[in-house]
Parts: sequence; C-alpha cells; structure tokens
Amino acid sequence: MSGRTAEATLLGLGHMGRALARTLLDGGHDVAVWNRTPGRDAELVARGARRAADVRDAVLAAPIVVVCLYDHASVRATLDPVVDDLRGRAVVNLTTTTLAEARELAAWAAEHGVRYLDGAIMATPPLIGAADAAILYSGEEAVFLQARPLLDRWATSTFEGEDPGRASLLDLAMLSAMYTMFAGFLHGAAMAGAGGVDARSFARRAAPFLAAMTEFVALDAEAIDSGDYTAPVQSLDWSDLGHLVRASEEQGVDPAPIAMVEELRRRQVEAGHGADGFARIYEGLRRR
Ligand code: FVH
Repeated sequence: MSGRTAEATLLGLGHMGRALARTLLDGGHDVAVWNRTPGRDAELVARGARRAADVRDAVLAAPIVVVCLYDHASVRATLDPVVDDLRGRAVVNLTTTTLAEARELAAWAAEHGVRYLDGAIMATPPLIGAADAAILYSGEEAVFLQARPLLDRWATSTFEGEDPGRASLLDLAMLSAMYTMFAGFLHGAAMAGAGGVDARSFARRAAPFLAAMTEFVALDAEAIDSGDYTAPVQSLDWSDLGHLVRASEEQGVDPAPIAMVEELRRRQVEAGHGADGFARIYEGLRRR
C-alpha cells in the first residue's frame, strides 16, 4: 500500500462493511479496506479504496480503524494479533455487541493504549447514507468528534455518553422491542391466514393500526418512570387476553406470542396488581 496515510481503515467487508466503505468512497474519502476472505473488496478498489495486504497493513494505513465484523468474538480474533500496531489509533467498532462485550472491548483497548468508540447501527446496508439512517455511539467523545466527518456520511450520528456499553444497550433494547412486535404481527397474520385472509390484506390493515398504537409507548414510559401504574384506560383485570389465546387455538394457530403476553399479565394480576394498567408488566420484567 502507498506510504500516504488514509483517513480511515475498514476491517470487515460483509454486507454492512461494504455499504459503509462505499459511502465513504463516494463522499471522496481516502479509505483502506481489509476482509478475512479475499475478493470481497473488488468493487471498492474499483471505486478508489486501498487494498490492504493483511490486518496489520490495514491498521497501519490510517489513524481511525472502523471495525464491522460478525460478532464480538470475531473482533477480538481480528484485533488481538495487531494490538501493538493499534496503540495511539482510534477504533470505531460498529459490530453488534452486548453491553458487557462493548465494555470489555473498551477496557481491553484502554489497557493497550487504544482509543475506543463503540457504535450501534440502526439501519440496514441499503439505508447507509440515507436521511433516516441512525447510528448511536458511546465511549470516548474525543474519538467521536475526530471521526465525525466520516460518521456523518453514514447516518445521523448521536453520541450517547462515555459508557462504552450505552450504544449497545440501546441498540439491543430497541431490537428486542422490534422483534417482539414483528412476532406479534406474524402471529396475527397466521390467525388471519387461517381464516382465509392473505398476509398482504392483513398487513394493509395492521400497519396503520400498529402505527397509531405507538402513541401509547410514551404513556407507558411515563407510568414506568413515575412508578404510578394507575390504570389510565383499561386495567390488567379488564385486559384478560385469554380470548385471544383461545381464538388462536381454535384456528389451529400456535398461540405462543400472545400466550406469553397473557402469562405476563396474569402474573401481575396474581401478585395483586389487577387494578393497575398494562404498563405494570414492566415491574415483572425488570431486573431486581
Ligand atoms: N446487515 C444488517 O442489516 C445489520 C444492521 C445492523 C448492524 N448489523 C451488524 O453489523 C455487523 C456486520 O454485519 P454484516 O451484515 O456486514 O454481516 P456479514 O455480511 O455476515 O459479514 C460479516 C463479516 O464479518 C467477517 N467475519 C466473520 N467472522 C470473522 C472472523 N472470525 N474473523 C474475521 N472476520 C470475520 C466476515 O468475513 P468473511 O466471512 O467474508 O471472511 C464478514 O466480513 C454485525 O455485527 C451485524 O450484527 C448489520
């Protein structure tokens, strides 16, 4: 690779890594790239990326090393052998990790004189560079500020604080909410399908309904933060979901998603909170 220093290096050219590199190159940035399996950089090199011969070559190419690998283990497997070369450089890790994994990586980085920023991508590869893409960051603010001209090419960049685990925490909490909602949609689609309604027709009705219901998220949050679960509309006693479980079973549809919600409701009722609102379920879920 040429002796000139690139602005950033990108380690990991999977679907997301390629989208990140492509967006930087299209924005006129000087980027070095590396991937474990050769051959995934062809399109990027054609756009002007510098091909690194190996991880060490890649790390030495730039002061900012962006990491977008499969998981925490692959990050450690890739960075451990070049830790001495990383000293004094900034690592921006966009690989999905848990809060504990992000903190562990930050501690590892600090121990070796590596500056560390953790990132959580709230977008799919085609959305990188688009207006509604968002990436959350936490860790060393100085790294966030240094890398910001690059970060802002990808998405709206938000710094969430110095705890390196914060971005991961928010990411996985939001994904938990999203996947549970999608499982609910799929269960509804299975019920509707068993009654002869195709999924597209169901989705046309469900999507605006679900969007309207998100208004209640803020009300639930108020109840949680204040600890006042007084039922604003309907109580847990009133919200018995047994009929939804029964309706699902009658149609031969696995009631697992709605049965799980009913179980959470029932536990609160049995604990004596039947007069409270639905948000009370939070108390049964939260860490003691
Ligand atoms: N794709 C998405 O929609 C999501 C959106 C939210 C954030 N995620 C996270 O981004 C990380 C990378 O995801 P990806 O979509 O690029 O994933 P893949 O296309 O599967 O590419 C994985 C890359 O990781 C490399 N890799 C895997 N194991 C190792 C290892 N032990 N050592 C070195 N590199 C490794 C793999 O290399 P190769 O298989 O081509 O050799 C790919 O470059 C991820 O954390 C998502 O949760 C994306």
